[in-house]
Amino acid sequence: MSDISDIVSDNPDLFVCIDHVGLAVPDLDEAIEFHTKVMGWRLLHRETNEEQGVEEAMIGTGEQLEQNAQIQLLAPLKEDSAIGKFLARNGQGMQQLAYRVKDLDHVSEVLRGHGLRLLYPEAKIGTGGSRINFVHPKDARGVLLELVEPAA
Ligand code: MC0
Repeated sequence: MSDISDIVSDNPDLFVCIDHVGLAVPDLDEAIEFHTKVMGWRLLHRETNEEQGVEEAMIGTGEQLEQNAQIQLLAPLKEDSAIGKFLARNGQGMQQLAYRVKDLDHVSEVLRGHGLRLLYPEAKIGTGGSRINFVHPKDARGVLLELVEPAA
């Protein structure tokens, strides 16, 4: 049986916290209504990201602490976007898990060094001006993993 000391990560503290969980939804207004009026979360932020093909909203508690994870609602701007294809294949539901990082370029290099495929050669712009990249779900044990370096 392995001792806990045998399974300590080679890269302790590579990630800061869970930044958000992304839910694919067909209708953003309807999803916001459900998650605020029924589930009791608050709408914190809303924006359109043309490059990612999404209209998105962040929801969470009113007293958002530094490391509280948020829930991201993602609606497709068009059918042939990542979210459009996800909805066609799976229906609505959890599409991604996002880890917050301090230095996206460093973390990307470490993960590439372990043979993981990142989807973009360079960071792209995500929610609120953050820098983002994704690990391919086939290389992250079946989960589409987003890496988020928040805007300064
Ligand atoms: C696809 N697969 C998934 C998956 N999407 N597995 C888990 N979670 C997902 N979300 C699986 C498929 O079932 C398939 O498995 C395999 O991955 C490859 O599928 P594919 O047909 O080759 O690829 P596509 O066309 O489905 O694309 C998947 C891919 C795409 C992850 C590459 O969704 C992508 O580029 N995503 C990154 C961008 C993104 O998600 N943007 C929207 C959020 P089988 O076993 O059938 O082979 S924007 C965002 O999040 C921003 C605004 C932010 O937070 O700041």
